[in-house]
Amino acid sequence: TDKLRVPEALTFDDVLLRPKESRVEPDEADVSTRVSTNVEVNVPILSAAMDTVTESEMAIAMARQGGLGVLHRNLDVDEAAAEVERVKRADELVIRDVVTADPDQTVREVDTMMERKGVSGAPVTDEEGDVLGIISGTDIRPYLEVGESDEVREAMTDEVVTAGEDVTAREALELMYEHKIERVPIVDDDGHLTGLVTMQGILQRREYGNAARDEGGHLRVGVAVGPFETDRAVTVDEAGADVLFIDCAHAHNLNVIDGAREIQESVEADVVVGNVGTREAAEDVVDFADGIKVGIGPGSICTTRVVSGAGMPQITAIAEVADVAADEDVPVIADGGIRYSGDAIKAIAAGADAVMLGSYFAGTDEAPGRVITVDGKKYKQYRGMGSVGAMQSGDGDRYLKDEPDEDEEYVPEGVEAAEPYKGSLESELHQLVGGMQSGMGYVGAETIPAFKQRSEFVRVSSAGQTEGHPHDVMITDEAPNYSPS
Ligand code: RVP
Repeated sequence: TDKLRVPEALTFDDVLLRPKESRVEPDEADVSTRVSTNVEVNVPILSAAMDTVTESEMAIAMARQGGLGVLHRNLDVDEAAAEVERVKRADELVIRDVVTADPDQTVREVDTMMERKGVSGAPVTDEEGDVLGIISGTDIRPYLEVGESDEVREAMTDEVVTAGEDVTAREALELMYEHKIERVPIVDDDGHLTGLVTMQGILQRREYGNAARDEGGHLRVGVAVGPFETDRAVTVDEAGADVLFIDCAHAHNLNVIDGAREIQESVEADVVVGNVGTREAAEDVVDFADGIKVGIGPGSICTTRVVSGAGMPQITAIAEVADVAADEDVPVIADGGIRYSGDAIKAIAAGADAVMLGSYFAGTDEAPGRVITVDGKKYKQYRGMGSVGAMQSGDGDRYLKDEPDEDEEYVPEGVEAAEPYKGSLESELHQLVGGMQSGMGYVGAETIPAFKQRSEFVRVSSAGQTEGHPHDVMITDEAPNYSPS
């Protein structure tokens, strides 16, 4: 019957990139891309909106490395807005919540306060906020033994170099060199303290030359919102989110599309709609979405396909969606199922502009949660947002229509797991991006758009797949970018 004449759908292991003539050296390949119509990043990678993957610490680290973190939505709305603000403030030139000292405090008190707040100097202000002086560890040290009960006004430097709100990093640095100082208080027209620029802050910004920043120089951040959470969307938008991600396991649900459309009309940020996995779904969202996210069931912790019997192997899903999105110039994000850098670059070859990963980052220091040790090996928790645990600790309606009554049970579409502990995000990203650039080198494409055009797949048999992994050997030293799955 016709029911049995079924189309084939492919995933990562079914295909390889056909090597092509090339003059592209991998480290010269430019991996900058767009995640949504108005938001560019310098590496094509997003961290998943999951409560064991992305909170502000991960988002800050991702953006500093040039990618984008997407904050999960198992947080109450105010906390979500505060998380956005934390990312936005992280690399700010002007620090706003300045630790100040009072001229009547004793040297001992100020020393303790600075140590507790983790700063090494503080402007001294009066009640009106006028800057009277500045005090640092260097000023305090001579007093500590003999005059620790002396007042700050005795010990402080009272000739303070200040700057106005419009100071640039370069100007601030020049002031610092000229006067041999490490911090410059920022004052308004009336001389009231409004912020502080520090040498350490400026140097830190320089260290992250590839960071993904908005027009104002702040780190970029994405936030997941439910399709019916217009209030949350508006709140995090006002807090400064660059991109909102409609967080839904089946965005081809027409009610979800209505909700997403309403959110898109209510916010300034770009709105990426997902997840979808078919051409038809893409056609129904492409007219209003600023980006489309693809993935029905490929995630490492996801049981959607087993539980519901529905899903689309990821390479075919990406290709179908990208076909539609390309015509309207809407970026596509491939979400889930990526285990190796090779999978990530195959996703781009299939038509994605960027990729989103969960398990790959869940074991890093920057992911929420603590390191646990089992049988001498270190792990971090990683769980699906549709797992029982995640649904219980959030409103969880990504996978759940109604909260079950007490005696009813959840029908989860995800599992709770653990990921081997991996250390810093930076080294994980280095391997991921480096591997993707190698792929671009093999195909001979210098940019992501060129790679999308030029790349071609070959179909791999299961014998071919076995051949592609280390085989017939015993691995003695684990490589930083390969572990047998
Ligand atoms: P992976 O990188 O393979 O670990 O997949 C991460 C993705 O899996 C997420 O970005 C999300 O789309 C999906 N996910 C998250 N929770 C669940 C679930 O519980 N089924 N799935």
